[in-house]
Amino acid sequence: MENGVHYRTCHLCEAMCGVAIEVNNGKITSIKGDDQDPLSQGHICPKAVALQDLHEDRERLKKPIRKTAQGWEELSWEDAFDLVAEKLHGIRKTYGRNSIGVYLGNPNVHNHGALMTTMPFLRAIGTQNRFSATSNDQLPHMLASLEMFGHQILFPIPDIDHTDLFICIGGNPMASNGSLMTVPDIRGRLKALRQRGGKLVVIDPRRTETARLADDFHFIRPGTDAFLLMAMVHTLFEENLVDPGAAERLVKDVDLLRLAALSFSPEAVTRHTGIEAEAIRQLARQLAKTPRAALYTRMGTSTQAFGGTTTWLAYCLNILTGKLDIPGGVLFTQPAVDLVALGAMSGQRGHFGKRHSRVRGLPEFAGEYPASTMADEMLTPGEGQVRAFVTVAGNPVLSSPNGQRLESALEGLDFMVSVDYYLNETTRHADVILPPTAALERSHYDLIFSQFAVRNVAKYSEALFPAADDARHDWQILLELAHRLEQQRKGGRLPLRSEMGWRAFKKLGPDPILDLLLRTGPYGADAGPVRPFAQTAIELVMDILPERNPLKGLARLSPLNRRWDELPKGLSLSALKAAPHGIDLGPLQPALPERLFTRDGLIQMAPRRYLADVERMQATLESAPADGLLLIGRRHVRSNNSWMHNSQRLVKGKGRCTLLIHPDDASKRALNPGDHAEVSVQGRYVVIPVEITEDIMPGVVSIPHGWGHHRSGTGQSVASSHAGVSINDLLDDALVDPVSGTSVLNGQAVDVRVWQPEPQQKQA
Ligand SMILES: Nc1nc2c(c(=O)[nH]1)N[C@H]1C(S)=C(S)[C@@H](COP(=O)(O)OP(=O)(O)OC[C@H]3O[C@@H](n4cnc5c(=O)[nH]c(N)nc54)[C@H](O)[C@@H]3O)O[C@H]1N2
Ligand SMILES: Nc1nc2c(c(=O)[nH]1)N[C@H]1C(S)=C(S)[C@@H](COP(=O)(O)OP(=O)(O)OC[C@H]3O[C@@H](n4cnc5c(=O)[nH]c(N)nc54)[C@H](O)[C@@H]3O)O[C@H]1N2
Ligand code: SF4
Ligand SMILES: [Mo]
Repeated sequence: MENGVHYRTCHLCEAMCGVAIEVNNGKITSIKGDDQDPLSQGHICPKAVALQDLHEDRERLKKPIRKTAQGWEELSWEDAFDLVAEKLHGIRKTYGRNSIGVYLGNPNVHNHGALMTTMPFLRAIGTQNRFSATSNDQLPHMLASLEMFGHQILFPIPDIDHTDLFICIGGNPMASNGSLMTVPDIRGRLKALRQRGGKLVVIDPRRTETARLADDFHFIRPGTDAFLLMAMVHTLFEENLVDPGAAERLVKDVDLLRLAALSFSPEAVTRHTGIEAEAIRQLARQLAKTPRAALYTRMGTSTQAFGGTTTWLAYCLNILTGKLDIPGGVLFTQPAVDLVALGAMSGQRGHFGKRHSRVRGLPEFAGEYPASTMADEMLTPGEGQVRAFVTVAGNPVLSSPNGQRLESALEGLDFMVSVDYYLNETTRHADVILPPTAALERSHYDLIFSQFAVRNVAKYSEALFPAADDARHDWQILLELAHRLEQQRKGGRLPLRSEMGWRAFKKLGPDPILDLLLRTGPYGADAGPVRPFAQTAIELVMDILPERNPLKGLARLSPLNRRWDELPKGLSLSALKAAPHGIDLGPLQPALPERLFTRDGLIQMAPRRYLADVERMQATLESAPADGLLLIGRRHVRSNNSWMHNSQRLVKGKGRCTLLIHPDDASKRALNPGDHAEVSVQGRYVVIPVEITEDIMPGVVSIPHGWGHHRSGTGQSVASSHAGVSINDLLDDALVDPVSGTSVLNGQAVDVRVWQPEPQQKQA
């Protein structure tokens, strides 16, 4: 790699910060924020240094390995692919296609190559037993978008740079840097909000880093946001504050929503939420009366017992008060690669509950079953039992509820393969690990997070370092396995044209497809100058793609599409290569009614599955609030899910995996600073240092997720020496939000007491 500064997008979290990475003699010598990046304007967080640490980590796997009686053994890629394809095919032949389970983890969505090849990979496997991090995360948002706007990834994004009121519920962007709101430098943006006289309101069971910047902050009891939001809806109707404004002619069934909210007065919900009735009314009035305002909900409101309904109500509140589709409110983005339009054109707007999981009858979403039922599908005998498992960029042992049960399920499998470059809590159960190149060895384009950014931008980064000769990118691994599995299924050979398609895809890789996506997209330079060779190759690739692959929509897209007429044109891969800091495509703009994908072209305010949940809300309201301590998670700016704890620079300092507990709750349990607590539920328990703080609501305790690196047989020595415990070893996988199937990661009840070491443990 040439000496000098290379510009790039950091792919670690959703914020898409521009980084300037200086390289001298093949080594990274500094990582700074890129001042000229149109979105992040120089901001980076402390995790950016991990780009280097991950790249240089000696424990990052570079060759395929296989588990043997003598331990892990390297094998060639050719042998590894043969072995994996043969094993998977054999199990599929014997037990049927659903005997293979697949789990896709979070880093896939930061990887355009992996994204483009997952569809053919999944089709080649052919299983219905698909899982991903989605059901531990943003599923309720996808469901609300599907139900109300007719498209699963059409998210209303807060226009944070132009709003005068930002109500943040169950998100902590100061630690997470935003989610379903790609928002680098949230601190600077919130400061600007307040400088223009705007207000920040935070509602959270913990006084978070974001809450510290707020004008108003309210504690809320975990899992009760649906009641708060319903009472706000109630207030809007009661006080005649409903005015959908720009969306007035587009909203349907507003009356049904009014009826649903009738019995949820602010007074009725106070006991459960812990928020005074008057404060709830004020909040509703403030939202209604501030012309430019945005109400935003995230993880804490999504992964809880009422996740589905809460997210629906949050969307409703923005719409009822006229905040949808106006500057300073919540808007749909117009990214350069418009996955929303592509999805719609290929019949991929999304679906829910088309089929149900074998053991617990849980609904699929977008073809995936809830991660909470993965272990059930492995442990329960019968036709369709999962006997082989594939993980791609995921660590579900630490990220899914009841990780220990999942581990014992993984132990009982006939075969497991992980596409991952760490030997960690999940991959240690695999028979074969296929490690991809590191991120700096591949090009980068944020297909997904560009859809959710607070400003429309496009940026492409070339690989910073060349991949080693004997290395494979994620997309190469997925394609190779897919190709071999398709061949096996067809008895060893594919028809010539299809064979050519596979070869063309392997030769082209993702970037020529990205080029075509950019050219045919809303800002596209048009598909004209594609070389004839590339054109043929791409046609062959399109041929082998599943019928419903969004890439197929390409054929029907054109930059001349009328809706995109006014947008500036000229984007292509080469245009982006010539602009290494990225290209600004402007602020978010109103896009209704064209951007709606419902059958009747209207916004569905009262979809049946949410109305049906009101009964459960009523029943909950009538029962006494749960006793005991409710457990919630948290994030820290120097950590990212489970996989950045092998960076010494990130984990150094005070241990971060602690139990936050309020002084009142601590003293009731005779817990003192410096003590360890035993946190337990149903025989599962962890032992963890306590941190006593008034920043957490009484009756609530918090443990961050992604820790628990004490497990033996992993290959991350730094992480192991900062092991912590896994909150997911406590959480019950039987609990899901019945509306959406999302895991309940926040608000489960636990017992906490002082930990008394056993005598022999004391000596140790
Ligand atoms: N209790 C609780 N649980 C949670 C959450 C919570 O808030 N509380 N949060 C949930 C959320 S939002 C999410 S997104 C999930 C995340 O859940 P997962 O996606 O299952 O887990 P990660 O910790 O992100 O692990 C990522 C894995 O990908 C590997 N990896 C990293 N980069 C690459 C790459 O480029 N290619 C490949 N092939 N592998 C790579 C890493 O080594 C690691 O094994 O966790 C969820 N779990
Ligand atoms: N530093 C860092 N950044 C990250 C990640 C990371 O692990 N570390 N992960 C990335 C990923 S995959 C995601 S999805 C995003 C998530 O981004 P965010 O949604 O901002 O996630 P959190 O920081 O976990 O914030 C969730 C908040 O919900 C609160 N909460 C818990 N239960 C409830 C409840 O019942 N009601 C309410 N109102 N609040 C509740 C918690 O106290 C917490 O403050 O972050 C991304 N960015
Ligand atoms: S906030 Fe940090 S981790 Fe996220 S993209 Fe920016 S620099 Fe990377
Ligand atoms: Mo996530």
